Amino acid sequence: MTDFFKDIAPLAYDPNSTGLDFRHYNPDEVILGKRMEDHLRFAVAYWHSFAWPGGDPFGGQTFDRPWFGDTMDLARLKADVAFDMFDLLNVPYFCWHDADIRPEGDSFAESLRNFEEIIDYFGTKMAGSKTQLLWGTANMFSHRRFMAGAATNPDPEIFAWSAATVKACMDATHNLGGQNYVLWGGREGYETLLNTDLKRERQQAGRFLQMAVEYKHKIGFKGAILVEPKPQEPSKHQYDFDVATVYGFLKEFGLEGEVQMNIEQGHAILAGHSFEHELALAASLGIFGSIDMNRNDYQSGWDTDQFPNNVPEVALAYYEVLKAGGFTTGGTNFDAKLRRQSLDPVDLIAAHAGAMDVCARGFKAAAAMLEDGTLEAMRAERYAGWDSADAQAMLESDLGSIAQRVLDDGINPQPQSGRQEILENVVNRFV
Ligand code: XLS
Ligand code: NI
Ligand code: NI
Repeated sequence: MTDFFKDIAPLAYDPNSTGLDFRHYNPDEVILGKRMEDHLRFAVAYWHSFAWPGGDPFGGQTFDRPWFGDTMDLARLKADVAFDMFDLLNVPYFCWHDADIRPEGDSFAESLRNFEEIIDYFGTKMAGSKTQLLWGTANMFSHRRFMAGAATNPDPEIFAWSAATVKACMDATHNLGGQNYVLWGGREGYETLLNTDLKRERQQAGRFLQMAVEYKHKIGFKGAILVEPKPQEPSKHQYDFDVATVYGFLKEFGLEGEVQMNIEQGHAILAGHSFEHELALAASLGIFGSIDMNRNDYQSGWDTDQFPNNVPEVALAYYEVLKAGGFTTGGTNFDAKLRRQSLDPVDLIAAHAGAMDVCARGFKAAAAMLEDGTLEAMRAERYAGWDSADAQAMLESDLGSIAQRVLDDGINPQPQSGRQEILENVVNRFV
């Protein structure tokens, strides 16, 4: 143990807690036949909690962490503190980008050596901890070399650098027994169409994703490859706009059976959708994988990556996750950061503990709504007409025959209530 979190005891489940302990998250409680921990599969995001300095567009670093700096010793100290926090929170998973965990070297080779050394160090830490790797990913958006994109860059040398980076990150994820590999293309898009060959860039992105899938099979990585959609920010427009757009892209490049979605709450909102919309759509397309749980400030219109604190919203999201059959390789990754005034070690713990409790409450509400069955029964009733043999036969028929039947049978449909308020009242019984 380092002394960073000194005075903070491991968090326990205590329904009467007025401190840091969980009031709702009880990992061992069985819900719908499974432990809560195995349903929710919480993960800590290394970048926000341990690498982010607290800057915003108007000011720089506010956090003063003892591991900030560019040496390998500090990278190991950062890992020590991270695993201390994983233990205190009793989280089963964490996630990283290469750039979060190792100092950048003067060459690709040096960065790779640094990275592999930390990955080995993670291996040792994971052997003595319950916390395992949910996913790894490559940061191909922070360094200035990526300012015009990674796979979609006009410069083929950046494409090559990106390919080498993803290979290294996939190797590391595989070696650590990671459950998924994520690709989020923050700079895979454009700032202005005036300098952009959109057709060429999309082709490059498609070929790049095919290469990642080919490499997964080559090394025998059994986890899932996940793409994380986002419509914009940092680019003005990003090619992986939302779930529907990515699905079209996967179809175009023959990858729909190979790649699933990592869906983030804040990204769904930026795309003009609700989180549950993106989850329901991915499930209906058979590409639901994992979630990045956070929230935006609805006034600011950008990706503020706050910890979730709205139980009714979270409940509707987990309702879709449960209807999709729950997580397999995926989980609930807190892609969320402290506010820049939250300077103290206890703020990091409180943020995660609160978020885990919000998720637990939302999840329990979602499970109760599903068990109660009213919502699904009312949905089934709404579509009951389609259960008849005539209705099903119509789908195999043609416009002419259907038109004839409308005339012959004197079909005269009567409008039916959609019952939205009644359904919302049902939800409110549980949240
Ligand atoms: C940024 C993304 C990023 C991905 C991983 O908005 O959410 O954090 O999850 O690269
Ligand atoms: Ni995000
Ligand atoms: Ni994310």
